Amino acid sequence: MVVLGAGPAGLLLGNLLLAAGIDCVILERASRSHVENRARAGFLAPNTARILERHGLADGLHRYGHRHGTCEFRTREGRFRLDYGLLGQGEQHYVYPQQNLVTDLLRHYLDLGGRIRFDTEALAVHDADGTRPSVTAREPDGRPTRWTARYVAGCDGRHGAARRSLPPDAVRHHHDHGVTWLGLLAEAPPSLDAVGYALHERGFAGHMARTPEVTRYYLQWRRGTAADAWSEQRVWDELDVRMRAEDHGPLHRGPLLERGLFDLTCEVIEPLRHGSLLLAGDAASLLAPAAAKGANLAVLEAEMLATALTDALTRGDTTGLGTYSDRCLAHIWRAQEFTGWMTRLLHAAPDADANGGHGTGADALAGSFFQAGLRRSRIASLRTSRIHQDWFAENYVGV
Ligand code: RFL
Repeated sequence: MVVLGAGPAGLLLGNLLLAAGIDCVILERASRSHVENRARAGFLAPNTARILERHGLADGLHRYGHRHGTCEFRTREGRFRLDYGLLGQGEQHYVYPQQNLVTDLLRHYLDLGGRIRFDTEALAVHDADGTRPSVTAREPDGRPTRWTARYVAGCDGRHGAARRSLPPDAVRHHHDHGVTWLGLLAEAPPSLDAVGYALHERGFAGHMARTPEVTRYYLQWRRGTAADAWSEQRVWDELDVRMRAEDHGPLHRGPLLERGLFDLTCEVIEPLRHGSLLLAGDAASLLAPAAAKGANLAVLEAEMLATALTDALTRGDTTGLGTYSDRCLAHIWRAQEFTGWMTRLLHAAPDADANGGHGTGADALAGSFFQAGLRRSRIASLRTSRIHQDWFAENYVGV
């Protein structure tokens, strides 16, 4: 087996294949330290924890992660909290930084004797329609290499070689929510004991705990504006305004360790299997980060793929591989649907976005008022309807 990418999908898959006695190599474009320090997700679903537990990979999560089950919505009408861990199926998230999960999975994989090539970029997948697919790659010293296997798993994300190697009949669904976030990592303790979603006329602001020392914040951002266009002082002042710190208490400020721009777009590749090439994780589908689903889907798909590949390679049973794509897509579309709902809940219409809006004319203005009205109504329903709250909780923690 050749696995492309050492993110959560590729590393979990590598671990499960090795545990089943299947020889595999992971090709990873980045260096080991880059992979182990790349801060992204933090909210892991209970199903992700169950998968890790099932395979003896949850030690770090249990030792250092903590449970989380509350979110707080702030609007001009006030604030309200949803203890989603007590609603729906009664399940909570784990807060555990993705880079820690990746470090755990990598250590475990190496302990099992797993092979991984860092600083090795896969360039293309060849002959996926046959039984001897291969991957061309560039070694750290620039030398080209070719890796041949029975199957290739494309876990190399949205811009990886697997996606570039898809046949012309692969369908790529793309949707742009029309919203951009400035994602921030602040060296500061969390400011509230809940995920904070602030809906403000000036645009969305979000607060998510990561560790006792580091907190993630988001600001809805005008697309096209550079991430460093504002000083740290201005960023914190704007977070204060949108999080309504004057009414609900100050934010703990600290140096901004990282700034990144994320267009809230989503993509789904259909199908996820093309002969001997199988996609998992962000390579298969990209979700806007509004509902914290991407890493959780990556873990779910990696386990499903590992089971199907193990059946195929150890018993010659390809039933699971045959249904892999459809089974994953059912989860992917459900996650996309909820993420789209969250995105519409959290943002003013794109035309009236951060920094004053750039819509023009009476129609645009009427449109944005209409969207704002719908948004207020969605929030009111979430605040008052137990059925709506149960639906939210079930989808928010589920994958
Ligand atoms: P990854 O983690 O991107 O790993 C892919 C790996 O492939 C390598 N690669 C290549 N290697 C070899 N050859 C090539 N040609 C290659 N091209 C790429 C890359 O270097 C990389 O190491 O994909 P994977 O494994 O599918 O995992 C997906 C998750 O990383 C992603 O969905 C999540 O981070 C999304 N996400 C969140 N998901 C959650 O479930 N909960 C969250 O709280 C959450 N928060 C987030 C997030 C994503 C964010 N960003 C980056 C938009 C917060 C943020 C800010």
